[in-house]
Amino acid sequence: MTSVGEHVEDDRWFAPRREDLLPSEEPVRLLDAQGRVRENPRYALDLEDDGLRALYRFMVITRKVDDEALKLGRQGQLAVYTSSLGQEAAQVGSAYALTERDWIFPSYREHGAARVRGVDPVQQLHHNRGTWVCAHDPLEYRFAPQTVSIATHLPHAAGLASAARLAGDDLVVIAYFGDGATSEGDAHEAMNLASVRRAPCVFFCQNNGWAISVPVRDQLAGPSIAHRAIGYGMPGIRVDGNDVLACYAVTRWAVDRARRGEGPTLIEALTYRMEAHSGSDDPGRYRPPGEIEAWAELDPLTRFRRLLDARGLWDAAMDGEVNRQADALAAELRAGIYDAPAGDPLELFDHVYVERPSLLQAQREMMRRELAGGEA
Ligand SMILES: Cc1ncc(C[n+]2csc(CCOP(=O)(O)OP(=O)(O)O)c2C)c(N)n1
Repeated sequence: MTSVGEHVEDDRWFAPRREDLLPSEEPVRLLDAQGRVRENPRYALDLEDDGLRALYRFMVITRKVDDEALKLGRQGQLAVYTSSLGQEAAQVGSAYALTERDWIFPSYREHGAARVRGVDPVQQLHHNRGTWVCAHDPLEYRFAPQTVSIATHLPHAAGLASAARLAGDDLVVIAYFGDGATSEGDAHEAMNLASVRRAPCVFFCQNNGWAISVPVRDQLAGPSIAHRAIGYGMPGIRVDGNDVLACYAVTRWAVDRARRGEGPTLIEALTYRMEAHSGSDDPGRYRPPGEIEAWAELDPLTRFRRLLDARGLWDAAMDGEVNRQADALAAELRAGIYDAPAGDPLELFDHVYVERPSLLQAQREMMRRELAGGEA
């Protein structure tokens, strides 16, 4: 007779050691507040000087372009905009750990990851203007459409990663989501599927403290989001999300592991959303006093800049050059978005099916008549 628990010894089951799955007590941190590096033997830091400069450059550009987008939002040029201010290290560090063949599945806040991947910000912001749901070519950039419906892109990410494994392709997928998204059924389904199939998928959660006005303590009763990973049989790692080096090194560890066929990892990056959730949110109604000031002290760019300064890796000329580059991109964004023509609503019916079914065709015809001012 089989005794209780015996099945877990069955070698069809991948049974990793518990201690390899649990997050450490303290979040992984490689850069202290003074900008000094303290290496961690588990998460190798393989960046040369040029790599360090690139991380900083991407963070500065992300912040500048984000600031321009916030202004466009305030001027009524965007239907909605969700800022990445304060989350640059989490996004840039993690995205920098990927190769160009790896896929990114973003939510709606991953502007830093988009800058690293080279997605045109004008195309990206047409999503926010409401011109098109997705103006950039996801296949060209391997950057999936930005997803507003919380966590629905996570099963897509797990699915693409599973398919790649079956096809023998060594690409890796990273999926970005917030702390609030972890309460959605889709997040559970995606993590479970990915782990059971040992799919090369990195689940990168930016715990920025809030899901609009709901604090993270209302999302889970367990010790942390990363602790959930053990339930799926994948490693869970907590990382300082305002430390670009730690975010890079931890993601690199997870990406390498995924590429070796060892399955998914859940990373919880502890960071903070410095702006409102979106243009239609007033954080003054729910943020406790002093919270934003405390996080401002941990600004990811200031901290990393201390390291570059201490190593003599950054000077005024570089500062000028990167700011010019960022200003040029911001100006391109303004020129491409300000008063841009609205999209054609009839496009709603395109690209849904290869051959449009008769019901959809009838709906399209109804809308066409309505737009033309005729009877529906
Ligand atoms: C399925 C679904 N439910 C609710 C919403 C409304 N909504 C938009 S953003 C958001 C909060 C998400 O918070 P989090 O996942 O922590 O990400 P963050 O915005 O903080 O980056 C909610 C509830 C939605 N977009 N989709």
